[in-house]
Amino acid sequence: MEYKRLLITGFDPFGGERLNSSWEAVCRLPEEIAHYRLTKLRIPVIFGSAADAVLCAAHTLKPDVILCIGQAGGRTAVTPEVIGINLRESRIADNAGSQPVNEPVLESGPDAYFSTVPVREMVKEIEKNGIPASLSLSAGAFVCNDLLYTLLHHYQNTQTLTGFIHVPFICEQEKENCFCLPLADVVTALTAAIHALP
Ligand code: PCA
Repeated sequence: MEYKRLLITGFDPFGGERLNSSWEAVCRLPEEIAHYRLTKLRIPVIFGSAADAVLCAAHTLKPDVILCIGQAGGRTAVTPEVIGINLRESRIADNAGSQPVNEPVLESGPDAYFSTVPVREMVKEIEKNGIPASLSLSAGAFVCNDLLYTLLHHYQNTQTLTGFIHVPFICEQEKENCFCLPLADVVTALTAAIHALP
């Protein structure tokens, strides 16, 4: 069988956390899902550096699809992101101590790009597994959005599909009074989302 190539990424912990649910789930995915062979990459929660790491890996791998996963603590569903915006606006410092406010991701770039992966089909596939999922119309303006916007800019008008999925906390993070999903459910949700890829 001819496999397509999927570059899938998860983030380091940030904001004083011990774990990041995105990487915990990504690193537990199998090597092959549907007709995709996966290459997994753990990336830093640093403005600019996150995208640099992904672009560098993608330069060698030449993936058909790049799917980045990030943690959105407080969300109550697995949420494929529809859009990346040209804004850096952070409430907390990134892992290199930078906290930009009202800065563009890309000087004189367009305001926004739409994700090029089938986000609605992903939501349906995830829900088929009994896991809560919904579209998100904002990836925020921290490092996750920075990464999504940069990749969509880089791969516009190419064959490389690019998308981003935010996932809730996992119960293993033991957050009090916060929605969480079992780690196994996040792994299942990401597997289902990959099944929605062309
Ligand atoms: N979530 C952050 C950055 C890293 C992560 O996992 C975000 O939503 O921007």
